[in-house]
Amino acid sequence: MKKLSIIGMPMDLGQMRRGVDMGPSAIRYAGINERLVRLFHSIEDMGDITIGRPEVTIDKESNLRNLELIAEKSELLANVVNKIVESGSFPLVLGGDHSIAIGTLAGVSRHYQNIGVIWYDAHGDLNTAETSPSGNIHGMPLAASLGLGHKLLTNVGGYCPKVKPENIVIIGARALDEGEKILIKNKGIKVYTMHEIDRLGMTKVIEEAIGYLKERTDGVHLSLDLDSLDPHDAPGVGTPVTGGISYRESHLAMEMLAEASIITSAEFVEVNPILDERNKTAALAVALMGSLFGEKLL
Ligand code: 5AB
Ligand code: MN
Ligand code: MN
Ligand code: MN
Repeated sequence: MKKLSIIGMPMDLGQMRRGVDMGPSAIRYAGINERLVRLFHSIEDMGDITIGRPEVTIDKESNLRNLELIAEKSELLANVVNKIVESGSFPLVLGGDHSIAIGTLAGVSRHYQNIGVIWYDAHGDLNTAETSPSGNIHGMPLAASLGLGHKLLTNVGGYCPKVKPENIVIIGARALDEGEKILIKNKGIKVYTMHEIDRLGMTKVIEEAIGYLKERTDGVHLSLDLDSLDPHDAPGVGTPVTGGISYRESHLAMEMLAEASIITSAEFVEVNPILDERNKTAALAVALMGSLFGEKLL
């Protein structure tokens, strides 16, 4: 692999638990550079997008928390990611809560005819203001990228939609809201819930996902929410769900993606060092990056 560009997005506005804004620092502290240095010709750390300490707002019409701020900050991330792809470098975004995916995908997807997305998450993140039980935008980025939801979110980057439903594969789902289930059925989105992972095994799940995406896409973005993993392995997340993907299964998934070399951009989100145990979740994120970028055990 060639050049890697790291950009931190310390945004916690998409949910209510403070601390996820420290995710990029925690991940860097866990040794991202040292881990990846041998896997790239060069690594450029572009630092963090400036989020500041804005005051929490709730949009009167939609009930969405921090709607305008998230839209505004997402434009900044989209611009940086856009430039990274333009320069021929691999964009790696460090979250931040999962609302940052709106900006990442806005920056990436314009460079592809048919961007694919692997959404590795306990959740579907397919809510809109109408279906959301919380008003938290970190539960909406995949819907927004499909062009569903508030205009301020769907139009980040100045175009919409970012991704087609048939180009999405969700892996690890086990906490889908009713509205999300309906949307998945209506749009025909491919989902491997924990049931399929238990039943088929991760090897088969990833083989199928790779085959499916290879057929129809010209680039694949990996959006990895650390709450996809079991809380035993990834305690430092804001919305943990028991019965998750294991540490080894996740390494296997990353290793197989590396072998297939289909991933063209990635983000690791929802690391909350305040809720973590001795930076375990950030360290896990870095270890998974190692596997994703081709680190071998032997
Ligand atoms: B995460 C929930 N579906 O919309 C909602 O961590 C949780 O980015 C969303 O996957 C979790 O509030 C968002 C109940
Ligand atoms: Mn998520
Ligand atoms: Mn999640
Ligand atoms: Mn979460």
